[in-house]
Amino acid sequence: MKKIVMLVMLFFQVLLVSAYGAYHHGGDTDSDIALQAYPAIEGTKLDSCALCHTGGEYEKKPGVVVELGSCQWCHYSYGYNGEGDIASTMNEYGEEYSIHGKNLNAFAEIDQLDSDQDGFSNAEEIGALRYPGNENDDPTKVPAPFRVVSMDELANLVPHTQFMLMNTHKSGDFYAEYTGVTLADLLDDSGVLDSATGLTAFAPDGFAQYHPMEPDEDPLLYHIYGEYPEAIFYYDTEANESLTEYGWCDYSSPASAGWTAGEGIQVDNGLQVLIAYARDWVFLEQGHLTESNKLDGEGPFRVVPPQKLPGPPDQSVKSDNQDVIWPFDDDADHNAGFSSRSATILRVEPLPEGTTDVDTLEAGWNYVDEGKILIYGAIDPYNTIMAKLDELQQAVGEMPTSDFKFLPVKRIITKHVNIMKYHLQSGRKRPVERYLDKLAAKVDGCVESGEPDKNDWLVECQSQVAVYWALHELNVLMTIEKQISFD
Ligand SMILES: [Ca+2]
Ligand SMILES: [Ca+2]
Ligand SMILES: [Ca+2]
Ligand SMILES: [Ca+2]
Repeated sequence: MKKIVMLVMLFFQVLLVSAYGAYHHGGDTDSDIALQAYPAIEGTKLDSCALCHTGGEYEKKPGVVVELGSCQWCHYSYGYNGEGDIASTMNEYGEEYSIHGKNLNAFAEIDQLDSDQDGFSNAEEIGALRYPGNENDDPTKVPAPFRVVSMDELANLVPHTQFMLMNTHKSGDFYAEYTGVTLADLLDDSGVLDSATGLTAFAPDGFAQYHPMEPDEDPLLYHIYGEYPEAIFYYDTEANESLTEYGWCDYSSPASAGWTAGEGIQVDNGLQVLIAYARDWVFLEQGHLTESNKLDGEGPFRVVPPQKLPGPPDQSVKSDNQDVIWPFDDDADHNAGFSSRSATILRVEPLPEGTTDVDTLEAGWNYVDEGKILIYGAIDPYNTIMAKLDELQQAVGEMPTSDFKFLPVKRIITKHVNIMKYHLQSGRKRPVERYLDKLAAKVDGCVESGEPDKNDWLVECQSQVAVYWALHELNVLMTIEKQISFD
């Protein structure tokens, strides 16, 4: 899919497009100028609304706050007709860019400022691919270990199918047969760290749901490891929405036919929290955002928690007709309300020491569109380290030879990275650390004194700083990797 830039100035016609990950604004020239000023940001997290725009949050109903990423926040507060106040959607960096004339020159003029006042100049932050308009992001912060799982990879794990009730407060209950992978299997496959205590699932509309690893006494916390109690098939003609006008349960799942009222529902390997990709053997419909900022559809992945306290489908709280076999019961287990539709990002808690959040709300829709899940946090950083080494190698390869002190240095660095990859693949961690230290000493002048020092291999500061912070990231990730025992 084409990577497209977005520095938002016009917001028309974007809604449907943004749901499919192709961000482009008619009349948007600022994004092109940003790429001209900083070609290296193309395809990175800075190549997005978030460079100049801020996220935000609003109170959906009393007590329920929805956090929005920068693109969605603009749509929410600025609207689709341009009636809102554009300035209120800009971060400090975006404001400076506006004040300085919104052109190529403006970027150069604000390079040495520290717009978000986090101690790092805009140029330093952009060089290290950190947000210059967000004080919570700076070059010392290392994004936590992560893994991107595609539909194919998920389908390669052992599938789990369970017929179950989804009990809601007010939207209508239903029985369905969900197929997917248990969250427990997915975490095991991702090398979850011993320190992990739980997982937060995020949907791109800002919905977030926490699940502890182990069974918890709180009836509203649906655990990841361990089976759930067997449920009974509750059937009554009165509840069947296709038979009575006031019915509240959808029994149309083909699997419903296999069970009789009052029968215990057996599930191979027991009921568990699933990351489901199919419902009644049809792939889940991909989620998208409606004009009222509401999520439609449940796919491509949905976190499905079974009831902890199995019970019948109860009447909707909104129904006038509560004189029924299963009236609304506030104490019933309304498990559907804890089910994350279009779950895109899974954060394994707590984040390892020295690491910070990835910008979850920014990444959301891209993963929905691509049919992928991002898992990050307390997981094995091995794959992240390998990916970062590849990135470093590529970045160094693309730097002009004039950035290097001597001609062969570029090849030497590339070779060093190859050796690190080889050691890591063979499970040898100490040599990797030694190479990281050695390289760091060759690129530390600009960060430490503002100019390359005598033994530095890179003599151009922007390139040198980028390599310096990349090595810093690798160092923090290696510290986590070292805590994992040798096989
Ligand atoms: Ca700054
Ligand atoms: Ca910053
Ligand atoms: Ca219900
Ligand atoms: Ca040095």
